[in-house]
Amino acid sequence: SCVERTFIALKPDAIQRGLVGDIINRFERKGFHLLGLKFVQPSRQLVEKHYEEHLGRPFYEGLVNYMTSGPVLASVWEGKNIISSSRSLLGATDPSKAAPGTIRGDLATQVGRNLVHASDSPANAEREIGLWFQPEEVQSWSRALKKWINE
Ligand code: YYY
Ligand code: MG
Repeated sequence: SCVERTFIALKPDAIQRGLVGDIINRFERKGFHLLGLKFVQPSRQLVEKHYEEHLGRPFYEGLVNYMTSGPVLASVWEGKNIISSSRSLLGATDPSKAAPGTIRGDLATQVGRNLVHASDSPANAEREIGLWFQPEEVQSWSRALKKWINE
């Protein structure tokens, strides 16, 4: 059993399209545990740090413009194997290749408007949570339901 934390962000297109409830609902229904949630207009500096691994790629400039084009819903979640599991819920990076049933497969069509971000490794999750959240914005709480989700 590997309980992990991850950083999930609903990108500006998810907000503009009114898909916040639909997307958050999928993480809640899965049984993931919400630890932090905030609605923020990210600065260019924050988004450049967040996506620093992609610096120099042809899509980088457009990606930074897209991610700073409006408010983002930033969140922190916990769960067993949540890093790989949340990326499965998202579907492939390119929505045209994402399976039906996934967020990107169901709700998006283009890689440059793929609605949602999820960390891809434990190290990146820690890095991204630290970039987007102050420690006191991440809650520690337990649910009565816990034993019905994790044995
Ligand atoms: O982690 P994930 O979001 O699934 O993909 P990454 O390979 O980390 O790329 C980050 C982000 O960049 C992706 O969500 C959309 C954008 N992007 C793009 O616009 N065009 C590409 N060919 C690759 C990525
Ligand atoms: Mg990525």
